[in-house]
Amino acid sequence: MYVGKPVKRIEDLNFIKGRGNYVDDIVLPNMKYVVFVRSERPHANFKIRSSIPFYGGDIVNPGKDFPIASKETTYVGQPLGAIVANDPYEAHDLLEEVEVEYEDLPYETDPLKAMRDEVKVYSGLESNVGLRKNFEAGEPEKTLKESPVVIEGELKNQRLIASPMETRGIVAWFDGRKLNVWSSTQSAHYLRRNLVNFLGADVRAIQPDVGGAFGSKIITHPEEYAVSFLSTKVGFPLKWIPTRTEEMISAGHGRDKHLSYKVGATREGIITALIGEVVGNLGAPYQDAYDDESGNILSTSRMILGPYLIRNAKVNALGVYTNLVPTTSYRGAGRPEGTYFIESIINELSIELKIDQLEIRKRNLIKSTPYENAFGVTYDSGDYYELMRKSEPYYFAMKRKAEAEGLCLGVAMYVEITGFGPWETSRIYVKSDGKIVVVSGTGPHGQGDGTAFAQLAADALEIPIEWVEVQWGDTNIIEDGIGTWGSRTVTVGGSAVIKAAGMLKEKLKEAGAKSLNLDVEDVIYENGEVKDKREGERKSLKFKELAENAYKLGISLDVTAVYPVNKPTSPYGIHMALLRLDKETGETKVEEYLGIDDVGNVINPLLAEGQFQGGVMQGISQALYEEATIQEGRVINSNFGDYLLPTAMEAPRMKWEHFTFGVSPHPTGSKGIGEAGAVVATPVVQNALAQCLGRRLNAMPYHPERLAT
Ligand code: MCN
Ligand code: MO
Repeated sequence: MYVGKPVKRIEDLNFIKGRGNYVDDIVLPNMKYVVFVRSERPHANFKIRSSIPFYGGDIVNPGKDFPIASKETTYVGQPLGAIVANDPYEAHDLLEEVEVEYEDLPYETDPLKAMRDEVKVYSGLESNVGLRKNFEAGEPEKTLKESPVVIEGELKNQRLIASPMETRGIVAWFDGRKLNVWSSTQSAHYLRRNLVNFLGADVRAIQPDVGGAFGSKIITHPEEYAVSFLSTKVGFPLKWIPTRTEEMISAGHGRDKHLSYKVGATREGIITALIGEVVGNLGAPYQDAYDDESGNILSTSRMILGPYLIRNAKVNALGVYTNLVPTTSYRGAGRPEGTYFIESIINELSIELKIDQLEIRKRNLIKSTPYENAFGVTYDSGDYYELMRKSEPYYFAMKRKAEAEGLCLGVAMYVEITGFGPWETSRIYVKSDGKIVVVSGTGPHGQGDGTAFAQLAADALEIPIEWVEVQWGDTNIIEDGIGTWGSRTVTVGGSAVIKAAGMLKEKLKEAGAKSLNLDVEDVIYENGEVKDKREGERKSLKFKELAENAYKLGISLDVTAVYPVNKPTSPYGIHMALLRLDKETGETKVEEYLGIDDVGNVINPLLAEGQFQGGVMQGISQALYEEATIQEGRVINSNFGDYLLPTAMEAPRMKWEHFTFGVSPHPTGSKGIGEAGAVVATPVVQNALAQCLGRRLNAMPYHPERLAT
């Protein structure tokens, strides 16, 4: 059995040897380079004057302002058109040849103001409010009025910039019949669908190695449409790779949500009612981003109830367009904001009512699973109380340490949604030499799911893992697929692998039975061999023989499974941290971090713990360091000197404990962990600071100057 063991990542050897193959490593004969002219104004009508060939919106998508703007720009960084050159350096030099004449229009980057519709952020909109949905359950107004304790306030979950090591990038080559694109994407098939719809051409999409994404490479970006379109016109391959600054102002940003709330409670800290308004900053209107981010705003709103028994609740969810780059999914995609909101609120109650942080959570915790929260989200399985009980000894030890050493202790819980559908695919085929290829319709890009798929396939087929090769990321090797996001890959993609392995076993049995002159009912499959039920080892065929015979017998050992997903699944956990705060200078350092999670079955603890660490570090970073700083409509810290990403120096000692009190309803039994750390670590850190300072905090990140006294 390989599942459950810390199998080392099969992906890594290639990278360690420097043999990774990223988009920018792809070089095709006669390839030329694209660079985009980008808007320098948040909102303006514009005209282009160019002494060289310029491909604007009128050419790429005539009559529309999207994906490439043609007359009205709505954010700084928006691509206004492309130029083509022999090399990237020439391309950037040629930018000088293009002049953009702006006629400035009023702009608004603050959604709370934009929602008043005094300034229209794009002339094509009837209202800046692009999304409006209300969630209501029980009697929130009445219960709030009757509550002995009422707290109200505002919380801001700031705008972040996903910062994967590799920027986006695309190579596109139209070979006369078919468009071939290599893109740094989270899904080859999703990209293909969008390009086929846009171009009406046959498309092969390939996801080469991808140096991270964190959600920023889900949607099809304007540049991908434009480069693909141009390549069908020019007759030679095109490559586009943005600079880091371009990436930071034009790839989707994350989060940027605001909550105003009133919460009622008893004197014992039991939440009686929650009324809130969530305002999400959609940024500029761009359909692909809207499709993604509007869902995230709804996720925030529905998950604001957390793992707590809140039955009287009302949340108005609003998505507001502004003159900023569109927001899209960023690690956690709406769930971190919901978790941040409720965990900040419960922490405020803990401070206000002087009730211990763990105790107040315990008093509000849901009693059993499956549980449907007041807004209709099902928390499928697990034992929240039991997990809390397991965490108590750790908590009290950390509390003693905090008191003894003058450290700040913070706690937060989370429940989230992972394993989204609608379906996923896996193909397994056996070559005549016995080599087994597992193909997935997902698109891992750093998580290590390839290793997990090999573990799952090897177990299901009862064979050594070394026989399995895992592939993904090419629309030519599997008919369709969804992709990697929403911590769905191992659970949903892995379940498709298990299903395909089951189908393959049937084929192997058929081949074995025929070779042994037996009926399929008379053979069994065991340890990669097909055996006569009665005679066992004496009448059996080994895997390699089976493969060889199958081809001779005219049986194909090539199966594709589609695994439909009916329901997502809910991982949950409790995290805590010890933070050192210098109250005079405002300097902070997270010293120790502990996560206790229930993510159902853990397929590979090494991979899962890696995800825990990476996610937690991103969450800590949101609380203490990162923010897209906007001034006069532009991001003023669009480089790694000014946008503060954490380094290893900022990383605390981390410990991960996991328990399985409930599995997911999928064959893998797993729940996602790819985002959990980023969902919960942010409030853990803020709560530690707030507990130490004894006051409410509501505006991250906590740079020293914001905390210094
Ligand atoms: N795993 C496991 N057992 C579980 C759950 C997960 O062993 N019960 C392992 C899996 O085998 C896989 C990893 O943990 O190796 C993550 O699996 P999963 O939770 O299914 O998440 P996904 O593979 O779908 O990853 C997506 C998730 C998301 S949505 C973002 S955003 C994110 C993240 O992964 N972006 C990342 N982690 C990232 N890690 C890297 N290196 N780069 C990114 O861009
Ligand atoms: Mo994601």
